[in-house]
Amino acid sequence: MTIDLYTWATPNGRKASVMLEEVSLPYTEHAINISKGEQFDPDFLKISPNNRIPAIVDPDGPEGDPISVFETGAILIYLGEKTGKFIPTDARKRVAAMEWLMWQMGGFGPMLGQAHHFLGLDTEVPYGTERYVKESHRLYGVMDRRLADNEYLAGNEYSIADIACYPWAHRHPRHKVDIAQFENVKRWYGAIGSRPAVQKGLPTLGGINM
Ligand SMILES: N[C@@H](CCC(=O)N[C@@H](CS)C(=O)NCC(=O)O)C(=O)O
Repeated sequence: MTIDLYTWATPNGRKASVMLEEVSLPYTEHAINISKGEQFDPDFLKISPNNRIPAIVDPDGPEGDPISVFETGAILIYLGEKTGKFIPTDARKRVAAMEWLMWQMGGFGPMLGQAHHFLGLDTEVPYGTERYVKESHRLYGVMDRRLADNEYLAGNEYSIADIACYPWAHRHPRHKVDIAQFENVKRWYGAIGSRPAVQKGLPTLGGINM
């Protein structure tokens, strides 16, 4: 059965489309144009009460009944558990995957998003720009140190943690990070970006780029 993906062409939206490509589940994209306020549509709020994309509806949820899921961390875990893919089964590796997924959800996303916000203002707000661009660099440093000894964020297995982080790293020019300064991130970035499912899932909604 086909999963409905309600999304827009942003890093968070791309996490869901890349995951759906990676687990090879059929899906249909429905555009929720957040620049036109479509995320406040009452029908969308029924499946995503925090008025944020993306959200999915799986007609074949638990016990075969439909289920909706919002928040990308929950979407990645749901799809990983449904398919048995990209969540390590070994308990320690699973903890690592969850740690780095939560690290993305709490930092390597919200902070980069704030950097985008301040960098995109017509009137400069140096305090905000400096604070979040600096924090973005700090987070890339954390990631670089992790990837110095580990092929992937969760260790030696590609996981939902990598799928969560890559679409944000893909926007590195926008948050003014030179990825070449982080040699381990650069290696990881090249490896993830060469995956066919990532290349297919990234240009969501026909290649709109936000
Ligand atoms: N924590 C949420 C964040 C989702 C999010 O921030 N989505 C943005 C686009 S990247 C959005 O829908 N913004 C619409 C709005 O702020 O009204 C998740 O991971 O799903």
